[in-house]
Amino acid sequence: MGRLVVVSNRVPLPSERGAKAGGLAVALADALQPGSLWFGWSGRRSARGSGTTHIQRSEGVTYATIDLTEAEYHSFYVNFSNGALWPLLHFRLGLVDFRTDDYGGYRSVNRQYAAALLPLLRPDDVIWVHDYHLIPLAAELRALGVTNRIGFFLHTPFVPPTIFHALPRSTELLTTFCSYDVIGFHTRTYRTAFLDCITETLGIHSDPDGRFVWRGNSVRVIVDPIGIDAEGFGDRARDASRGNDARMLRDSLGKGGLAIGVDRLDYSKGLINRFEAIGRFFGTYPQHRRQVSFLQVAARSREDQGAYQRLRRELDRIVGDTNGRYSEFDWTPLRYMTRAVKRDTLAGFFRLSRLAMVTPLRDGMNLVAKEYVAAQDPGDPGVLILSRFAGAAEELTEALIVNPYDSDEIADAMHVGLSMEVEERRERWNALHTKVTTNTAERFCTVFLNHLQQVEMKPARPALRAIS
Ligand code: ADQ
Repeated sequence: MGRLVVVSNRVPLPSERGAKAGGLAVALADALQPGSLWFGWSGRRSARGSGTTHIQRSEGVTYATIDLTEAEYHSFYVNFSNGALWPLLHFRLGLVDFRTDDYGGYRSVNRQYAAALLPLLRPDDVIWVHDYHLIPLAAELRALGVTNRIGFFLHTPFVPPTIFHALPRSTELLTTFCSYDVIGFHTRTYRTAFLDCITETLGIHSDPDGRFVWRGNSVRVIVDPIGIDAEGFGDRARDASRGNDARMLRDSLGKGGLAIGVDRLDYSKGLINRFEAIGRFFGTYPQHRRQVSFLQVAARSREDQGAYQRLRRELDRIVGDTNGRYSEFDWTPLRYMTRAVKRDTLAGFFRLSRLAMVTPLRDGMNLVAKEYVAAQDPGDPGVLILSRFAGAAEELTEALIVNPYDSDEIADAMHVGLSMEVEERRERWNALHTKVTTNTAERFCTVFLNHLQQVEMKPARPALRAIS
């Protein structure tokens, strides 16, 4: 295989690793062999914008980044990607804020990504583009004459046609998908929704393997669920559960147990319904008061958007209400912190917890569910409560599956989980653990790249558009 070129909106630079290392960097770690290139936004805003490409090298991998101008940051990233596409792809039409200028900014930044990437490319590079910020990137690269194999993976859900077409310019955006050779989704449901959009909008039917042809380009649409390095995470959890942070947390709980939630502070994660469910739980099942405390670690995210600011205020209110109602002078039912915690510390906390609550209203996959399973003590594992609307629910069927909109159902599941005998916990956990150790991050990369490698190279052709 030729050199791997990964393109994502935000490049996790080696200098920034640590508490912030996100799912993507971890998932791609095995695929990024020495010699690979990772290209994308530096995370910086500057007057120069994409004019200069910054190069860093670490452990044989080259990191090439561009800046965005303040205006591009707002139109491309804040407004269109996160203010229109993100809510759309999470079924939240009421939150979609579309402005034509922002869409123009989105298309323009994708064009600039293509122009900045072009001089770095070699003829046999295999290009793997990630996520909703960069849907039109292949179309822009093709317009510049790039004939390399190009794949795209969407980390969010995909929506059925009736929702997708609520987005102005949806047909244009959908058409840009068709310049990729391989398109990957986490689940069969998302793939079906995407192919339904293709059929309804472009009148094209795919074959049973998810192949279709659009204007001479053959596209393969695959299901490739993302995973984690479950063995590695399990080892970290075991070590961290004996460390300082875990000991301090354990001491603070006294004789009580711990239930945990770990999420970015995002409206898709179902935190309002979850917090309401915790209130219901302590109200309906008073025997659990003092016996368990709930810890929510919610890393602040996208704070410059109104929807996120409103979410935070609402959560502050519910936490105050719940704690005011049920706290004792020496026991707090709901502990809530709005910042990131180091991965090792989190792994140790997962292992301490008798229950994890992963209840997003919609989620592409949700890696926290897999991390929680990987972190458990095989002899005395905890119970996973999982939303039926997380992609992970298609795989992790032995979790306690709940409707995240139904606070009573979540409260009941908390009671069931905390009362479950160890035999049943072990049985469920064994099945879940087999799945998370089989569908790993390494397998995710191998499956995707194998599909991309099978694509025939296209004949070289001249650029349709000169670089401005
Ligand atoms: P996210 O929406 O970011 O990812 P998720 O899959 O849960 O959601 O991954 C988050 C990662 O960040 C996990 O590794 C988690 O441990 C970590 N994390 C979360 N909150 C944290 C905190 N407070 N402190 C420290 N670490 C924290 C997107 C999609 C998901 C999809 C992933 C990967 O929205 O559906 O699973 O990409 O494809």
